[in-house]
Amino acid sequence: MSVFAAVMTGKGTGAISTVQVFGDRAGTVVKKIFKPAGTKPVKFKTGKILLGTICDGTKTIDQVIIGCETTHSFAINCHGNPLIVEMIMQLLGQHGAKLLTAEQLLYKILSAQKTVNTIAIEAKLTQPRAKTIEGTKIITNQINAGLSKKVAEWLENINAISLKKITADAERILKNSQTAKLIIHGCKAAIAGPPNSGKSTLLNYLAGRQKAIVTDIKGTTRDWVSARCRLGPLSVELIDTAGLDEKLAAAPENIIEKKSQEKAAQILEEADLVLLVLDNSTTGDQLDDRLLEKIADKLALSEASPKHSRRAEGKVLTVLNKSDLPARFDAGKLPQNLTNTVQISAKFGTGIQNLTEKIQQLCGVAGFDLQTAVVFTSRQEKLLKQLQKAKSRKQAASIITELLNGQA
Ligand SMILES: Nc1nc2c(ncn2[C@@H]2O[C@H](COP(=O)(O)OP(=O)(O)O)[C@@H](O)[C@H]2O)c(=O)[nH]1
Ligand SMILES: [Mg+2]
Repeated sequence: MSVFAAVMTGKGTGAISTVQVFGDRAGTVVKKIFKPAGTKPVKFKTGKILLGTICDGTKTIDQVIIGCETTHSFAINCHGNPLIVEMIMQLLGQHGAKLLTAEQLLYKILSAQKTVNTIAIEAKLTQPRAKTIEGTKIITNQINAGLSKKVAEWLENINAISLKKITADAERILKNSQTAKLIIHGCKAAIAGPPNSGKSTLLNYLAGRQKAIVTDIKGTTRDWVSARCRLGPLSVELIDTAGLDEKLAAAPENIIEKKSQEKAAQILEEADLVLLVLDNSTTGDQLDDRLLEKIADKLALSEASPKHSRRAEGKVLTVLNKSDLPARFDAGKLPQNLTNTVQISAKFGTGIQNLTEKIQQLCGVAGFDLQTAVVFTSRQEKLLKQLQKAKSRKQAASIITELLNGQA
């Protein structure tokens, strides 16, 4: 015998908020606090919508509309003032409801449906957090196609299928999941490069508005500025770093510079993608060693780890900016790992289409099949990694079963 309640809508003020009450005693609890409009006694029937008020004894809290979704699941739609919502929640708590978060309640509702497997539950829980429509499609597709289909196929043929095939499948799924992750959760792109190369101009152009200050004075962007933009199916968080300038950072009295340089280095490390912006209209050595070193780390290309050299193409794109001016920069002098280049003029917006396409190619999202099997939670990822290393078919079968029916 239990009853649970959660606020299903966002936290702030809105026109309407929804409080969901669920559990075998839900009807009894709602009856205690709900006074129907009119004179007829309240009757909860699946599919019915009722108008009335929520009352604490003789005190009216709010006029509401209750949707009777099943005999033990009710959506109380009240006015969207967070204080009203809070009072309704407190009242439900006083009448014995256990107060949960929206996600916890959704999990309870979904797991009560015996026909729904864990992958489907996880899909419903993860979907609201997807950053793009394509991301939500990838997740939805895992319920009836994608991962669920693959799991069904494995289990159906478990006695005929070779362990090698299963582990190879797992490896491919994990690889595709890396790309899917970028589409579902968005990706971070650090805009790096020497002062005055046009980093802030590029961020402003891609963000479609003036976010960062642009001037001729070197070192204008001290702190970092970020903005979100859409590039095809990707939601990209662009981060304009202060640039990495060894000379500035070296000055011991310049504590602000030093801190902002440290922050820039950290952003670079954490980014999924680096856009290295260079000024195509100036000669000279724009690339200082510190920046190159950081980027080499990013590509795991340092000579100390030659085993990583296959990843030479990495996720760094060299953006040769100011293509509207006469070219003076010799791209032939770029280190081998930075030769994936694109020419643009951030000021005039030329070459941006090309830049967008190259970014999508680099992230592997160009032509990505949204139906393909991927994992989209850390639980699933952990199990797939175990499956990849499974030693026997029996062990593989138990991991696959866990993937389908384990605890979300
Ligand atoms: N001609 C030309 N000037 C540009 C272009 N992009 C940026 N600039 C100019 O270069 C200067 C430095 O740009 P800014 O974005 O502040 O560089 P940052 O220091 O790398 O952030 C400003 O005067 C910009 O107007 C471009 O594509 N063409
Ligand atoms: Mg700047």
